[in-house]
Amino acid sequence: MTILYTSEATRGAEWASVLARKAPDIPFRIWPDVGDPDEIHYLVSWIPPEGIFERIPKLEALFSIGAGVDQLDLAKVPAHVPVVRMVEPGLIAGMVDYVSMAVLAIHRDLVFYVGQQRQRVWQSKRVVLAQDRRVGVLGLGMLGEAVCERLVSLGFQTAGWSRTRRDIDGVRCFAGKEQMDAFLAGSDILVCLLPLTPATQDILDAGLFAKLPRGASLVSTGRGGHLNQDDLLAALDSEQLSCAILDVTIPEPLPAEHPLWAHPKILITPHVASKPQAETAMDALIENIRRHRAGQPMLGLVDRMRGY
Ligand code: NDP
Ligand code: OXD
Repeated sequence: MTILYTSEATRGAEWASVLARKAPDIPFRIWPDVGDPDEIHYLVSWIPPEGIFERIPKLEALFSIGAGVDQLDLAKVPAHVPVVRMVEPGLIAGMVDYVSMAVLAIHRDLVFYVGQQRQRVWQSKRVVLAQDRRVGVLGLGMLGEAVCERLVSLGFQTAGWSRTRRDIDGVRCFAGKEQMDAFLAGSDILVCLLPLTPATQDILDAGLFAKLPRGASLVSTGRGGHLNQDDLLAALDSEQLSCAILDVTIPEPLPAEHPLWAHPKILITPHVASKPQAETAMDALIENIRRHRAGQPMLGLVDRMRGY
């Protein structure tokens, strides 16, 4: 039951040493050291190398390095190979921290004050309390639900939207297209934590921005493909939106000349909202291999039809 890892080398070395300590019986090879291809039963990848599936015919499961799987071309993954995404508490904790930081920064007008500081301007905005601020979270899965729970504990009026109905303590839950407008109308700060699928591609566009309260703000931390960047720039310039914090863009990295970089109402971070943490990620991988060998369902199994 050998694992083949094909992604960033530094992380590979770290994961190899953590796995060797936690499960010395599971061999872990780092691409391009495939060894005997017939021994590879598990592939851990972000984007699998071209032609890999033909080279390792005994493959039993493909594990994504991260929570998202939109980077995978699922059509190339043999139909009998289950695709599993990373479901682990370290990844969740990182996202909860990031979104809390971004929502608090917007809530306390940090984007505005950073701009003022650069111009040496001393001018205050009205202080609004968290209890009077409405935050809406698009996507109530592994990450969205945990983020909502933290926002509730920070005192924000919190709402969430998902495809199927969810029930989260203290959170107003909306579901489906028919409830989207009501959800958007009550979101002063909108957080996007959806997976990227054909149904969510470009969802953050001019039509959606127009349904938010005037002066609302955006935290985009799902995927760059959710956001129509030209529509965002237009919404900021018309003051329909006040500001945006973007962790994901198209393309990544964003080219130096791209207009998003210099916009005074935008803060950008380089796709760092969260990353799998070696200790907990290896626990998750070991547990899924144990489940797979025992014929039990793996955690984070991707529904190929849904695309997430
Ligand atoms: P999950 O699959 O656990 O949850 C996805 C949520 O989105 C679910 O609530 C789902 O609804 C909802 N959803 C999916 N499609 C639709 C739709 N068409 N309409 C309405 N709701 C929809 O994903 P995670 O929470 O684990 O991760 C979300 C995304 O975050 C990842 O796919 C990845 O792109 C991104 N990410 C970004 C990181 C970063 O560093 N920036 C780090 C990690 C992840 P339902 O509950 O009904 O299924
Ligand atoms: C992920 C990511 O999907 O890092 O895990 O974006």
